[in-house]
Amino acid sequence: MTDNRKGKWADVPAGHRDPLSYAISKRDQSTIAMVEDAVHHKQVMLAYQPVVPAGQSQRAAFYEGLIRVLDETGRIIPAKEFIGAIETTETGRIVDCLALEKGLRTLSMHSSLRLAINMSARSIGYSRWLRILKRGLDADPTVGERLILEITESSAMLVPELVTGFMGEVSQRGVSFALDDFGAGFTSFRYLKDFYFDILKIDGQFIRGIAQDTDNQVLTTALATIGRQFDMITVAESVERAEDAAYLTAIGIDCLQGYYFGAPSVKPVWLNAEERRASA
Ligand code: G
Ligand code: MN
Repeated sequence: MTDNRKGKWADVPAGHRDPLSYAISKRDQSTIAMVEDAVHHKQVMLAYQPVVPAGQSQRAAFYEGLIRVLDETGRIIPAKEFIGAIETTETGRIVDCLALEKGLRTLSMHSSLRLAINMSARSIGYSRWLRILKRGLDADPTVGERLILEITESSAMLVPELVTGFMGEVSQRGVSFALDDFGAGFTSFRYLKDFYFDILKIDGQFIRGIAQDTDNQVLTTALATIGRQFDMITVAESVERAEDAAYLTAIGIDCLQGYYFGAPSVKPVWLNAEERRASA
């Protein structure tokens, strides 16, 4: 019988000796290295996706700014491809800093824009991130009421007391908060009473194909009922088809976001020509 610990696996660290987990950890390592390199060279940009009022899709209620990094070949890599690998690392915090910095700059340049920026609850304790936020709010008094901070449900529930304290303070500057990917994480419902979320974003897994999917109909209706009870505006994520949009509008979801209304774009029409060139 051959012993895998000798021969071709001899140089593989303990814990990574089965081929699949070894391949995954290798891929994570190269993802982390690519993102670290991009962040170091500030090769990041925001892509903007509209969130529209249900039934009035010709105008956006607000936009979500989604961080993208450029790899060494200039390809744009969306956050969902790397955020899992870096979320708990310092690079994750720096990505949040760059997203916030870019979002605040865009808000100060476009005085009628409302913009949502993603953050991890882990960034609340990161002093550079807090400094960027305070500086942005102080520099332009109109920015606070146009900024929405989106916190994923899974990270908010890690440190609920920290999140509640932070929200109480920052909401006094006019900033709104959205609970992101609701339904995907592990909400202890009791915290909804303490949090100050203004917006509830229902996770896309419950939205896709909803017009034909009775399970998703029941789940989304239940999640939206929770949102309404706590005075939150409800947003359906990942709306991809006209019939899903019509169904969500009929059950009273407030706002819709997804490819059906517009994919995230690094060159939205309202960015002026100069900014569009800079992000090219
Ligand atoms: O976690 P959060 O909701 O912030 O992530 C949004 C992600 O979902 C972005 O990466 C965005 O590109 C992606 N996205 C946006 N609209 C759609 C959609 O209609 N369908 C799918 N599958 N993904 C979407
Ligand atoms: Mn989001």
